[in-house]
Amino acid sequence: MTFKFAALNLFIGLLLALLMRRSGNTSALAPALAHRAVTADGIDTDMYLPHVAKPVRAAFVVLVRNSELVGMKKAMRQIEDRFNGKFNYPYVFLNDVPFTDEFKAETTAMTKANITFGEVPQEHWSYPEWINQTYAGECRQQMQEQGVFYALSESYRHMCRFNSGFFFRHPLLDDIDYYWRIEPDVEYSCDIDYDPFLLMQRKGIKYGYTIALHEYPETIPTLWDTAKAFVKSNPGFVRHLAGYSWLSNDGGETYNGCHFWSNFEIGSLAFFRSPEYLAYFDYLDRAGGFFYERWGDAPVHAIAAALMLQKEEVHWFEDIGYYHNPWSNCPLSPESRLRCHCDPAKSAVHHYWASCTQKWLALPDNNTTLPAGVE
Ligand SMILES: Nc1nc2c(ncn2[C@@H]2O[C@H](COP(=O)(O)OP(=O)(O)OP(=O)(O)O)[C@@H](O)[C@H]2O)c(=O)[nH]1
Ligand SMILES: [Mg+2]
Repeated sequence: MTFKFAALNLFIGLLLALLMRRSGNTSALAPALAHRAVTADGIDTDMYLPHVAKPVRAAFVVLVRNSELVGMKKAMRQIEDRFNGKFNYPYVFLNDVPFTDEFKAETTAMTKANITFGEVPQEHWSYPEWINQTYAGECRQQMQEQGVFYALSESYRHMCRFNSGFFFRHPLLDDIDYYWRIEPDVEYSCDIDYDPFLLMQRKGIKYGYTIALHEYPETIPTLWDTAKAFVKSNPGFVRHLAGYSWLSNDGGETYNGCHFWSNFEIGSLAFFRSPEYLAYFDYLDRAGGFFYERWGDAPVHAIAAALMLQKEEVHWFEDIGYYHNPWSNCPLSPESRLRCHCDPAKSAVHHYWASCTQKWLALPDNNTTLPAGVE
């Protein structure tokens, strides 16, 4: 009897072990059989652990003032909750003055990701020697009388010039290929379950945006003519002829103000570091419009992107819910209602002033025709 029971027990034990092995349930076998966790992009999630080298050399790049700490924390909280808590891309903070210990401690506490703080070199935030500062002061007064936003601000002009021509040269970005620009007080209203940097790298996208608007013409009276003069002496700069029909409604004669709103940008640094872009920026900088007018980095970037990049190298992140006062981008699809808290009816894309997005999407894929009137 005892022997029979022992044999039966042994048999049942062997049967159970076999069944558990088939279902992958034995603890000794689990690691070998378990699937490794991957993201929606098919990347091993371990690659997104904090302080591990990421599949793309990329970072959030933030130019910000110490006084904007609270707004910065609000923006970071949303970036972290909606995206970066899973992806852990590093942050690079830049400032024209040293960051306070309070700023550093409180922003560092918002994320597990790596975070570095740098100062803008003085030569990237000051008047070049060819600028007549007395005349620049007179121009500011004149713009103030015209009611132009930030007409009197010198720091706003240094900020626009820095974002147009220098941010990508900062040593803290030396090991970075893609940047994602954020500003204090912006809002991110949708979960982002994939890696936008990886999308850009895999698809060869050089510039990503959420909202495309018309610029205030009073801030850029001579920008278009200056850009055209540059192109005339550097015709190889234009690789996307159809870009003219996005920038101009009269065959290139005048600029219609269309630009990608640069407070949100996900971009390739190689694009800005290219000899062509650097020559373009240098030409604009010598013309003085950053100080004698109030050229924004958004139209400066956009003119270059529209003319240098192919249609498909510029990507509308339609699926990224985003708000910077007073405009928002909010995806429409029923699927996005489950991961967003924004109102799609208020998305800028439905508004005339922001119709530059539709205009880009309507450009021909075929890059052969030059609109009438453009030389
Ligand atoms: N360190 C530093 N950052 C600045 C300065 N001026 C602007 N910035 C930053 O540059 C970015 C753009 O400046 P904003 O003042 O937001 O300009 P804007 O988006 O055109 O204007 P708003 O509609 O007022 O937001 C923001 O991230 C600011 O924090 C400055 O003088 N010093
Ligand atoms: Mg802003």
